Amino acid sequence: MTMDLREHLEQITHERFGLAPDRCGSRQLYEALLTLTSRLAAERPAPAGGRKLYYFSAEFLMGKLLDNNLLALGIREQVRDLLSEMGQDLNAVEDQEPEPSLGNGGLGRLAACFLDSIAALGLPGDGVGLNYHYGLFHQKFVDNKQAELPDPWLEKESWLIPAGKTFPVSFGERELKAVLWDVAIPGAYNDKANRLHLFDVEEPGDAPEKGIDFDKTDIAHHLTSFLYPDDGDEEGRLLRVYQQYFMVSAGAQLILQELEERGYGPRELADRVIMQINDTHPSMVIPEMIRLLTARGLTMDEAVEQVRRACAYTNHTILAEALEKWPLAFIEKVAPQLVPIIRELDKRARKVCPDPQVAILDEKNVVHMAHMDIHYGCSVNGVAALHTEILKKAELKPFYELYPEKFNNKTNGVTLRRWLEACNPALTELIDKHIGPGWRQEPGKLEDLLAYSNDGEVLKELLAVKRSAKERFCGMLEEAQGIRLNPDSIFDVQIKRLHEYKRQQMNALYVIAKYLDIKAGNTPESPVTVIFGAKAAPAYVMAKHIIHLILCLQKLVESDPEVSPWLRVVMLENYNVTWAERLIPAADVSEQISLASKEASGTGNMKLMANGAVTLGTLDGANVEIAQLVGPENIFTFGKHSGRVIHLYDDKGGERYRALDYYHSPGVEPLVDFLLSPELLSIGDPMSLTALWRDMKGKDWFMALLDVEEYIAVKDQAFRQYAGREAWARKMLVNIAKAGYFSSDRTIEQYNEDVWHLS
Ligand code: 26V
Repeated sequence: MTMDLREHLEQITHERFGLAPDRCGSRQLYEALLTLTSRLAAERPAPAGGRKLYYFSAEFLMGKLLDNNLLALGIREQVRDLLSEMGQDLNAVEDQEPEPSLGNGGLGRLAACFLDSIAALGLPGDGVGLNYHYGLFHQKFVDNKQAELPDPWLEKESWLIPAGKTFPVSFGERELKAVLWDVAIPGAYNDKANRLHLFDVEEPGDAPEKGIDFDKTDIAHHLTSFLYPDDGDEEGRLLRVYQQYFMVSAGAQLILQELEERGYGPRELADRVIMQINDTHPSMVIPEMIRLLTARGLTMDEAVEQVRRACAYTNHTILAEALEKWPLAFIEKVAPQLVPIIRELDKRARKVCPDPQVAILDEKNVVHMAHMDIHYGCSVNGVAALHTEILKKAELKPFYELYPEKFNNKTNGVTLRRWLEACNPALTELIDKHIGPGWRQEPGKLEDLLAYSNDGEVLKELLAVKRSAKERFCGMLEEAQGIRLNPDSIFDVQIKRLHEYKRQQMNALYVIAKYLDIKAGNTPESPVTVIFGAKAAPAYVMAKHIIHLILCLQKLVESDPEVSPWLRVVMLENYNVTWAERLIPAADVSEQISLASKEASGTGNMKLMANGAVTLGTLDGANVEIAQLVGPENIFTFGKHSGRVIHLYDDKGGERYRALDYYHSPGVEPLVDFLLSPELLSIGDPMSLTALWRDMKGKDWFMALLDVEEYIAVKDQAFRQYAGREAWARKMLVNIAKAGYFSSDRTIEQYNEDVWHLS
């Protein structure tokens, strides 16, 4: 095999560059390995099965693919050895790869983990999405604020394979061609490969010259320019509907074409196809598929029945502002052919249940996308046990009463191939050494590690592995951002989209509390480094104020020699999958501090746990399941529970949350008021800091002040316990051992068993 690989690689570098591999630079080797792995993956046949899954998602946050594909193809170690024999370094080669910018956060990364697991389990299932040329955006910090630039990740050499297929998509007054590009998804542990299908316009437009503003009416060129273009105006909102329809119309046509190629007729759709609708962005696939089926001779009744059996919906949030509703007038403009179908679906749903709460079209003629999914799909799932319970008992209660059999929970998972094996080779080696390699295909076997919870030697090894990961991260951070950290400090890590409900602002208040403490002469037992990674949606003003606050705190602390030996703050610039892969192995404490009830699941919590970070969190999302698995000794929880929080939002109880009541506590007021201190005002923008200060004490919609005092107390307690190294290492070990439950292989097996029935 090594011989074959060597020859193959030599052949490619000779053909492409007229050089032997050992004479190539990293960039050339990257291109050669890209070609080699793409070929090997593309040669693999698709898994067989009676039914095929199409996973529709607006986001696929894939991360770099070279390392992952080498691993899935089973040639990672051989390639590494081969390169080192040639005096080359695989890591340097991998650094050359740009990260695809096709996602935003957890929802998109989950889709990528799922593709990895579906392929690894040998199940027939492809992704369907869009090929955004400039991604979400590239984040830069300018004057302690976030600036957004296009993120042109696509290069001439890329993972995209032209599929040689196009589909016409009709937008009423005009038609565009959807051009299909594929990314091969090889399965680990088998010799099959699935595909990620990405649709694109024929003539993609150039990147904006400055920032991320572009002509949002130029659909023909800019439909696939950006993920989540600004929806602050009507043009932006319309563009999102154009994107969604383009994706699902082309996807539905591809499905019917493949169905026919497999020898089945449109009446066999539901027996042969299942479409998973990832949040509501792809919901228009329901009326679109009905339209296509009726055009192929099915009656409306037949088409509706096929689609109902062939579609399943996953809900990823209960935040009202993220539950999509589109004015019917928008759909009339973008895809007028769907309007009569949506009206018909609404009429039929009203016959089943006249309650206006479950209507698809409301009295203002607005289409509730999730409602359409629930009426016309076979399954509705939440993404963690608590989240599914909240859907059933509160957010989607009338639907649950109508269709109890459709509701099910699928607690999220992450692929341990990327999030342990690939990103943390030293920990992987330690695990293999003690319990063997079987946990890869049976992640539950990680529990075998529990046999070592009192083995001082193993616990020491674990601490040494963590310490070296921290050093490695320090090196990478210094190179990228010129920031030098102390690897002996506690790495306290909060990495996730920036949102008020995730409460990065509460973590910032902790930093302020610590700063004031240290200034008052109380130094902590261990030095602490609070590390953030987050992008704020460009139009989300409050989120940007929070980033500004964090960057100001970073400056303040860094320039104060009295404080900086004990406390540092770092915000990573342009946090992405690659940064996550570097940082997660180095994390000691995993910050999962959302307001209870608001974080549907979280998946970073799972990745951090698998790498031996101890969770500091509220009982929200999958944290609840983490807490149950690891037990109270091995997690730090705090904060008001979800039931209480939901009650505090309720107008009727007379107990509605008032930030000001909490602000006036002696432990809180000085922290919030520090936003307007001379120290911070001399660094930051007074307008931004004042706006945040005002919001925190007067509104605080996500109740940071409700939990902040308990948060600070529990965090300090966690940090004190960190000093007892052996007991801390035991917590790390238990967390790693229990992380097997959160393998996305388990999640996918459950989807297949309960919803997809692929083979
Ligand atoms: C998205 C956006 C995007 C633009 C700005 C505002 C905004 C607000 C909310 C959302 C939520 C979209 C849905 C989502 O990403 N949900 C996440 O899904 C993960 C995978 O299931 C889950 O782990 C996270 O808890 C959940 O927030």
